[in-house]
Amino acid sequence: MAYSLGIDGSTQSMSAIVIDLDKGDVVCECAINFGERLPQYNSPNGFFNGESSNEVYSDPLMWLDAIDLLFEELKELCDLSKVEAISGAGQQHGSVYLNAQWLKAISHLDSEKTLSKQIKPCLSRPHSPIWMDTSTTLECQEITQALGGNDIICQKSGSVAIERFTGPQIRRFYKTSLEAYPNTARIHLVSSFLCSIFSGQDAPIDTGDGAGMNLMNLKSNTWDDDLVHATAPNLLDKLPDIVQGETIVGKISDYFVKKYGFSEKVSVVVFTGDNPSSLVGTAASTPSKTVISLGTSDTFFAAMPSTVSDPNGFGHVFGNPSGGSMSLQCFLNGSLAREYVKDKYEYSWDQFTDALSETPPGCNGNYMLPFFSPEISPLYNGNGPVLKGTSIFENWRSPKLAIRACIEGQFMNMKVHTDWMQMVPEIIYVTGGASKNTTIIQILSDIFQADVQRLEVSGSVALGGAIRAAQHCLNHSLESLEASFCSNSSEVIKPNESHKELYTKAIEEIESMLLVL
Ligand code: ADP
Ligand code: XUL
Repeated sequence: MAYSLGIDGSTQSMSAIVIDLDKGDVVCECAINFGERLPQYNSPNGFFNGESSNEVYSDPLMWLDAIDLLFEELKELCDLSKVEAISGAGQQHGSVYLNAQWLKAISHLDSEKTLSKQIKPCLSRPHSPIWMDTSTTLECQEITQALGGNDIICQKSGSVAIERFTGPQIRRFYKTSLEAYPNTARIHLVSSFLCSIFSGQDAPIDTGDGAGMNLMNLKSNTWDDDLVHATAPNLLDKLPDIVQGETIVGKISDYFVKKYGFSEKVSVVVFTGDNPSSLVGTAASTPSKTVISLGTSDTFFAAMPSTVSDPNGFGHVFGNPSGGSMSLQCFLNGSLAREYVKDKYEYSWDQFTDALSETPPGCNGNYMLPFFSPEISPLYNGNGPVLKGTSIFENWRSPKLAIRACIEGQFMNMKVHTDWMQMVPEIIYVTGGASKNTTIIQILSDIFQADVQRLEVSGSVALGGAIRAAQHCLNHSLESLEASFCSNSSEVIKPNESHKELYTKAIEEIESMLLVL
């Protein structure tokens, strides 16, 4: 009986799924929420702010402690000796900075000690900037200028220089940490850092996640000399190799064999970014399907039949782990914006959902751009959400209006900012934490005027890892894995056509609010 294991190192939790390849079913799923289980890291949602609110960091030691907690639990839930292959994913763009000790430490992990204790001395920068960090506007401008403009960077890397992307983040570190930067021997993405831990070696970066750095040339799938040069000195030596998504990195680290009962024969496939992994886990890695993930960030993505780029520069082209490219638009104000409104009125999710149902579509002409923290689609660094409507609404005195306007505003902004992909989806597949909320999904369906279907497994990122591991290590076909594990819930949420006109007008309102941001 062969099992495959998928890992998801996301913003708010570290999770795993184990699938049984013979029976075609899920053996178990398990998640460690950082805020709840590791409160000592003072990161209730998995991150904390630096000196300014646009600096956002996570502690990589927190991720490592979460891995140990995860496997303590997982070994009670299933027989880990049956696992034959592992892969996984990490939140994109975040980076981990390691000194020269790393290369030795990673291949000598001692199962008697914790991971965090052994890796702590290897960090040349204690904290990792993550995808929510928007502090690098200046560095983006510098890199753009050095390259000769947005068009060139976009052509080379698939995106214009973007604040949260790893290249601009590295440049800021180089400029502000003159001692720590030269002391850094290796800079990993979250995905390649996690892959290194599981494989007990300094792992490469895959093309899917590598494309989110403003450093990789999308055509050659190698580090781009001009981009690397414009980012920081001696950077090439500090970057891991880039490989294709099907690459087997090696066998599992002895640490996991001795401590958690894995077989030493387990192979590890290169990890990727959470969105490329979700593309596989939602069975959307061949063109034709559109996926919306409602996790910490809301993302809208699809495998690309042909490469188009966003003329506004907010969208991205990443590598598709199954070959070719994927388009992606990311909205920073996703679940945490929904939670902000919920918590403002001290509501439970049930009360939030009731308020949504009790308020009519169009929200009686009240509109919100729900940007509670700096937004990236579009770029917005203002003072919180923009409201337009009645004074009761604008003064936050109506929970019902605020809740409905927040959800409608999120999806109308999403519609406006994904038109560049030229996808007119007849059906949208949804995944991520908020996708279980049918009332939210109905509004999505009405605004996009498309059928919406939920996936049965809510953790499509970890599932993508388990599928990729089985495909590349154990020779299972992608089609058979998708057929066994990526079924959709039988429920199809249909758009209410009578709301089409109302939302067309509402979108025009939202567009006019966006214009004056
Ligand atoms: P990530 O993988 O990015 O860490 P998840 O996809 O696990 O995030 O989603 C977690 C989010 O799901 C929580 O932050 C929460 O806001 C949201 N969520 C959980 N339950 C509900 C619900 N019933 N309705 C709407 N959102 C929900
Ligand atoms: C994508 C992005 C986020 C992170 C975290 O560009 O920034 O979706 O991958 O989920």
